Amino acid sequence: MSGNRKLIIEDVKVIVSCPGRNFVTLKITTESGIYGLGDATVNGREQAVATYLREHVAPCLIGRNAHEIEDIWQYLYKGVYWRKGPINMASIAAVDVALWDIKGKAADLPVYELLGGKSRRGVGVYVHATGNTVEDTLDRAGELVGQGYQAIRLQSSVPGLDGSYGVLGDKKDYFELQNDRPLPPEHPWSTKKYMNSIEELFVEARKRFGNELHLLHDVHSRLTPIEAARLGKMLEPYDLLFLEDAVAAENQESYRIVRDHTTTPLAIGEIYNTIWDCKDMIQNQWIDYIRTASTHAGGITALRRIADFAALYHVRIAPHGAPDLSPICYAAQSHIDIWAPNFGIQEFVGFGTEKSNEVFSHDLKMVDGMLHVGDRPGLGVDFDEEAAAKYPYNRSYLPVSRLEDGTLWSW
Ligand code: CS2
Ligand code: MG
Repeated sequence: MSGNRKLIIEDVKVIVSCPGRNFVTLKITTESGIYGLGDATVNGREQAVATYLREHVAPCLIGRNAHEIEDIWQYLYKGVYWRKGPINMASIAAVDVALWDIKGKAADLPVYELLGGKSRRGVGVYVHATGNTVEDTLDRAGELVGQGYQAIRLQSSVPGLDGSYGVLGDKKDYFELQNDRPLPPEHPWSTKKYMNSIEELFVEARKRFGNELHLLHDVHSRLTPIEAARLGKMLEPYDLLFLEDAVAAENQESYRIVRDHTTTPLAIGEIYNTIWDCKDMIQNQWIDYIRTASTHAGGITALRRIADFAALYHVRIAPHGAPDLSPICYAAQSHIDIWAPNFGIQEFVGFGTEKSNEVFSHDLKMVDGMLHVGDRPGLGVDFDEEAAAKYPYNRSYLPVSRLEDGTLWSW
C-alpha cells in the first residue's frame, strides 16, 4: 500500500490532564507538520488507556502513512489479536479521530465534507435538567426552555433514597469530578421507591410545559427487563422522545422483553465498544436510538459503520455527550451528526468549564437549541499543551450504587 501523497507519522504524544475533568488526549504529528487530535478518555480508568496508547500503540504508528485510516484501524483491531474492550477501543478511537483530523487538514476540508457533506442545517440536541425534587428539576427545565432548548432529559432524586440518582447529597452533580473522595461515592437504590415516584416527574412536566417539548429520561441500567417494560408502559402517556438504558444489556436479548410490552422509544449504547455489542438490538429493531460514542466505540470510522447499519433498521443515532467525553470527541461526533442521514439527537451538557476552554478550543456554536458545526479544516478543535500542563491528572471515580441491604447494583 502506498499512494502518492503520503503523510508520514513522526510523533505520537499522549497527554493526561485535568482541566475540571480528567481527559486523555492523543496528538499525532506528521512529517509535514500537520497534526491531528483524538480523545481516549475512559472515565475513572484514564491511566490504563494512556499506558496502553503509550506502550503498545504509539510505537506501531511511527513511520506509517496517516492517510491510511482504514488499514491502521484494522491493524489495531484485528492485528493485536485481542479484540473489543473499552481500553482497546478507546485507543483505536483516539488514533482514528486524530487521523480523520489530519486528513481533513490535508484536504483543507472539514471532516463532515469527507463523510459526504451536511444533511441538515444544524444538530438537534437534548440537555439535562436534574434536581433534588420534582419542582427543582422542572424549574431547571424551565430555565433551559427559556434558553431555546427543545428537548430535555429529566432526572430527579428518588424520595427516601438520600442523595441518589442525578444529584448527590451535597448537590454535587453526579458526573462532576469526585476528586475530594478517595474512593467511589456510594448511592442507595430501591427500584420500588423509584417506580413509585418517577411518574409524578412526567405528569408535572407535561402540566407545566405542554406537549410540544421533547422529554427524555435515563434509567442508568437499574431495572430488570420486566420492570423496564412496566416503566415504559407507565410513561407512555407522557410521550418520551426516548427512555435510555432501561436495562443493562450485555445480553442484548433482554430488550426483546421490554420492546414487546411498550411503545415508549428505547435508547442504549453509551458503554458499548463495537458494532457487535449492538448488532442484535439493531437488527431485531428492539431499540430506536443507538447511543455509541466516538471515543468508546472505535472513532469516526466505527461510528459511521454503526450509523449505516442502524439506518437499515430505522434506528437513529443519538451519541453520548456527557462531560467526561472531551471536546475532541464532541467535535468528532458533531461531524458525524451533521452528516448521518439517520441522525436522531445529540446529548449536550454545555461547552465545558473555564479551565477546559483554556485547554481545548473548537468551532462549534449553539444557536437556539441547535448545534452548528464550523468549517475549519479537520475537526475544528485545538489543544493547548502548555495550558494542559497546568492541570495534572487528578484521580476520580464514578459513584457506585447499592441496594438498601448493601447489594452492589448497576449504575
Ligand atoms: C450518562 C452519563 O450522559 C449520560 O447519559 O449516562 O452521565 C454517564 O453516567 C457518564 O458519562 C459516565 O461516565
Ligand atoms: Mg446515559
